[in-house]
Amino acid sequence: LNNTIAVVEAAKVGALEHLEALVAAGTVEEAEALSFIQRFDIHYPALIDLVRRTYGSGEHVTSVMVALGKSLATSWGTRAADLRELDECRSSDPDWFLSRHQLGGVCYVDRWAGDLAGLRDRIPYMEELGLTYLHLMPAFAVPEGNNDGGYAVSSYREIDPRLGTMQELAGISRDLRERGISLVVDFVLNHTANDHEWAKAARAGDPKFQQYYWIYPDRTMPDAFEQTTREIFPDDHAGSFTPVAPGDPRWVWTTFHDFQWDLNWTNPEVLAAMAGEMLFLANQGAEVLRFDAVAFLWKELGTSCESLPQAHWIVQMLNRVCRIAAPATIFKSEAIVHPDEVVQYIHPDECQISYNPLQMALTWETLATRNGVLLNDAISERHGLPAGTAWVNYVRSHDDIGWTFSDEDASRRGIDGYHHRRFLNDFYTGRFPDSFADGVAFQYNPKTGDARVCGTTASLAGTTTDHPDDGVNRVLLAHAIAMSTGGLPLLYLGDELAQTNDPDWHLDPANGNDSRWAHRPRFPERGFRDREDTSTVAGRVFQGLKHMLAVRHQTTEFDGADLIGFEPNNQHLVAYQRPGLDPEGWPSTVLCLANVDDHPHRVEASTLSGFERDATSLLDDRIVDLALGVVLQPHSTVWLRVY
Ligand code: OTU
Repeated sequence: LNNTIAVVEAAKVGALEHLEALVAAGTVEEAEALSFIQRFDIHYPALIDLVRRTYGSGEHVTSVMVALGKSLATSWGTRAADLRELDECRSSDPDWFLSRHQLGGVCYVDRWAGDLAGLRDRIPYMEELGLTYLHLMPAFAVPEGNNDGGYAVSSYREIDPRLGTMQELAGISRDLRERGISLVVDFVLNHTANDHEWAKAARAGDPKFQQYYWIYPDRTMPDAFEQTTREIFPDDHAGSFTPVAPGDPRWVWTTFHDFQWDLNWTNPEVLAAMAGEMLFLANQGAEVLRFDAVAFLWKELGTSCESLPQAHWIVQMLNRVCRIAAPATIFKSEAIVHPDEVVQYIHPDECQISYNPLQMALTWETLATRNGVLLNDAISERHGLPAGTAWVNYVRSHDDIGWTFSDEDASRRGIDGYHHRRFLNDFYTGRFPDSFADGVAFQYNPKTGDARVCGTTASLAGTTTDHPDDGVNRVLLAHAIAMSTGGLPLLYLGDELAQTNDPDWHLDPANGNDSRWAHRPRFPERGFRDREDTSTVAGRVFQGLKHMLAVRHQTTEFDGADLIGFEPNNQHLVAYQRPGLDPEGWPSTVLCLANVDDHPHRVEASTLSGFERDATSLLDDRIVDLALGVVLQPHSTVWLRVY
């Protein structure tokens, strides 16, 4: 089996036999089977090309891939009819995630709703918010005690029994889908928990499963690799390796916690096995898979072991697998790295959507500095993406905020990256006089001076200070940016109710010293009850966001992701333009402005002289005369429809 055509044929024979059986049994229609074959013919050869580039064309590689090829038909054959319908529907609307009606929410099942049954009970609230995308933080079976908030997965096919069952999750995915809400789950593919059955077998010395991980008999190779790798969780352990078990001389690669064993993706069997786990999740109704820690998938001696070309090829191979066997499924990249690297994961053939960590971090940067320059640069120069892809724009996630801007971009504006990061860390963790933020430091590394920041949106934005309204307005401003730059905005559920930090986060021994738990509080019952009451902070944030979302729904220019920068000629303003069509179909632009300062600022008439005089201020539904200039109150947002 030396050429690609022969490999394709060998796999196809197996797939075809299975399809015939499915048609004969009446499980699938003949037309559906034909469309499977069409997809197979397009994508399987591309998959094999990538496999050969990554793994070579040895006999073992070929036999693993032929087996995987055949199993695609088996997996698709078990895909529920409603999901196969979704496959069709998405193929005629592949850019669905770019609609202005999309709104994401993310939550921990236990923290936000108790368990899966509780989550189902919260569907009406999701509808009240207008969610169309629900990301559940990993809810899989995990080890006892610390499990990194679910990111140590003991089994991809089982739900944590404290939360419910996989069958329940599949049912919820259907309920959500009927209401226009796509279920998003994590695909934690860089590592498994150290009690996953593969890890257990490897620890016991099973040669097949030892090859599933990066296990070495002594410190020689770990020492060599650690010359060039970065410490990600230095509070947990130094370096990138951990002993396989106490007293065991072997060392295993653990980029994150010592209980998270990195999978060895240089082994093609890992690719095939993980493709199977991925399709299983897709068939439970996960419409979007969040590719966790994707930058770390491939390791090579003498490199940083981050964002190597093969990391991309792996995701591209998995993308082809889904195109064939679960075509509605799309990938979201979680690469919280340098902006030049973040974009490399975003392509219709790789991850269709991606977190936008640069915009997130710089949103907080502008609030601290009261200066919009770095964010304006990033929005005008780094926002563009290939057709068929989109940013997921967020104000904060379940993780820390890392200052991932480019030092080159900063230095162009006379800003020293190193010192600026130190300032931002100090500002957000209470070490800077007069800061409005109530944040907590994360993973301070004395060796490098590096650190990141934790805190809920409301706590970081200053709602707990003597001037809560400035905080409320900063919360709204930050969300306004995420909602208007183009892409899918993602709300950390509870932040719409101005939830503040969990003061008791460190009391739970399972959380270790992981300060990210400070910003993962339980469902804010009080804020929820107060959400209609605008005499409360929760009510003002909630009503402000609801209003902004309602306006976003009406703002046709917000469809898609076209964006052009705008020079406001005032360093305290964030500004950009969204060209499109107005609701009557005429070419128009929405000029988005935000004042990040504590004083009012004006955009001068001369700056606006390129537009017609009459504009509509969308958020307060007012006609404005641009010849008078536009005044922005402190921490306010203005969306102007201009011609
Ligand atoms: C991800 O984040 C998850 O979002 C975290 O919650 C997990 O702890 C971690 O992986 C391990 O599964 O270091 O501080 O992109 O920044 O992948 C968060 C690089 C993390 C990392 C990111 C990682």
